Amino acid sequence: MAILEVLHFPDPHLRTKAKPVKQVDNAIRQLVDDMFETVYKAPAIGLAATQVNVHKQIVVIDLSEEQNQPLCFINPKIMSSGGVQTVEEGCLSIPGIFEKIERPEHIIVEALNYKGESFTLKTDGLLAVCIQHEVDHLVGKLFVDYLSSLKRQRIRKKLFKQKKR
Ligand code: GNR
Ligand code: NI
Repeated sequence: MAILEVLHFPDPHLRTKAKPVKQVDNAIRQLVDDMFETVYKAPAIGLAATQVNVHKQIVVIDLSEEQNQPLCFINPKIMSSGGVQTVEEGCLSIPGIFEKIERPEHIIVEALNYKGESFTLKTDGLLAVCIQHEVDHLVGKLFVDYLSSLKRQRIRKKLFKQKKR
């Protein structure tokens, strides 16, 4: 087990497009375990492999207070979505910044689980937001991309100042 280092915006590696996992083997499961350890330590509710500079389509999520409801999505694909909801989002790669973002309210996602088995999940609310936020990471997209370029520039400057201190 290991805590992994999380990249921070505007690191260009966060813009990399992740590749599908060909086989869910022990090496992938080891990475998933390390990603859970990293997300629990933060603490946060989700993490995409892109954020730890591994460019494979892997997402881990746990919305529970007790950190005992791990969800792992390998090669996730959002098959359909509908409705609209606005949730204040944060991101481990954009520390200290929280912004309201509008996204589809409900989704159907297909993925492989920890065992490499295919599953389909229909969900809404915060879990739907979190899955969309993580799937965005896998294609190099960040929640700040939904904001105006002026706002994004301000956030970039704020993080730069934080880093210097
Ligand atoms: O911990 C996290 N909280 C969060 C809150 C609202 C919407 C999305 C998230 S995901 C974030 C962790 C993270 O950066 N995952 O990529
Ligand atoms: Ni994030």
